[in-house]
Amino acid sequence: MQTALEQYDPQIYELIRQEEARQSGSIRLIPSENYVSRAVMTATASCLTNKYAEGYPDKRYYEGQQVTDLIENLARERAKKLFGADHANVQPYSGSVANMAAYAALIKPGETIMGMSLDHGGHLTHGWKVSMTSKFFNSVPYQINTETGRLDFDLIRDLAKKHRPRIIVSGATAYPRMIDFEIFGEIAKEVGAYLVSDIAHIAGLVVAGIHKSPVPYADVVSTTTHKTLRGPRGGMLLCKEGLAKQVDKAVFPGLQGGPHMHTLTAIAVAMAEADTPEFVAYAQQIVKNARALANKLLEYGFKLVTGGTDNHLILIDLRNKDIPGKKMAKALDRARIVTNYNTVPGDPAPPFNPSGLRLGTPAMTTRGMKEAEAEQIATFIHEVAENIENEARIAQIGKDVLLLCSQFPVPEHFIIPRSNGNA
Ligand code: DSN
Repeated sequence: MQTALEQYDPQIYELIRQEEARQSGSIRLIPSENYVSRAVMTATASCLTNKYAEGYPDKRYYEGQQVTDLIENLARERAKKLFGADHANVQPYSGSVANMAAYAALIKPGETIMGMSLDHGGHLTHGWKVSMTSKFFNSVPYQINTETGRLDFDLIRDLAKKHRPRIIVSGATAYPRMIDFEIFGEIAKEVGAYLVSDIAHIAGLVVAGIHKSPVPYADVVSTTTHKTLRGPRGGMLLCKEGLAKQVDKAVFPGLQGGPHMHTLTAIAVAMAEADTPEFVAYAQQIVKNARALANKLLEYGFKLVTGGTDNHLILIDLRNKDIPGKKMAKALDRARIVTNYNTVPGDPAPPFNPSGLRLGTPAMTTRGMKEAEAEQIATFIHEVAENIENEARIAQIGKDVLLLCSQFPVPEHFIIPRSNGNA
């Protein structure tokens, strides 16, 4: 039977099919990507996309909220339980908006925020120079210790004492080690700052108890819902009860209009999926796979920032291989291994052609790959590096990758059914 999409827009249908084939026929190592379950995908594609729901449960600006209120309350309660938080706002459209809302909830424009510099592993919205977060607020970024590749709390404390920020942001997009939110909380207290913790990358590890939670230490916790947490593309804020009103107001009406109810519905589903022993085992395997991949890469002579990983992410410094990050990422992509080029702390090369490569294991782990496959992937990466100018060899590696993918198909309950038009 033809799907509605196939019938009405065969071209887009075909492109989606091509993307499905790409996602199943490649090893996806971008650490912020994953495969969502069929249940999450079904909720995302549901009729909730048709409903406007400005406001919050019991305080909406449009009628017809009999069902949306129930769904949003479920999503909030599930998120609160999962993270042990007093309050959850599940409306942010993305992590970027969630971060902006966290700042807007706590401080006034022009006041100072202090987050990790983008080129040292932070996010654009942690106050990077081209982001609105550095135009609306005064941004004083902190850096990583370039010798160890790690957070240096003496440097962070000294900078905080010098600049007296109103907000310190803890969190990263390219940091392979545990983040000590407790020390961040102490520094924030010492200088009279709020602590905002962005756990977008590690949220799944936090709910599984593998990474220490920032909830006891941070005033506001911000996250996306689609990385290690394996939900739909969206954002979320968690906070203590005393800040709930400010946070809610900052999201709506401060920064957003109507919430994307289909996404919010899928977030509720993802929170239920994450609250299971199966999810904990999944998150544990993510870290085991990252360690196996890192150790094998080290054996092949790759230099890793911090020398390894504690989480889902690995940052390779390619300078000893004399291959620019972009060249390596593009060669790997031709071999069906999808990564992204990235700066390494203290990188002398420009961000558009940096010295590093960022890898992560959330998506390969969803496919059921384990340590042996992680090591095999390290071997593929090594072979691509050794044959960086040899297109025929890279094409052959691509075939071997496809064979491995065929042994680990995306699990059935993570595949969207094509036989009817209902998702
Ligand atoms: N773009 C995300 C990442 O890849 O880390 C951060 O938002």
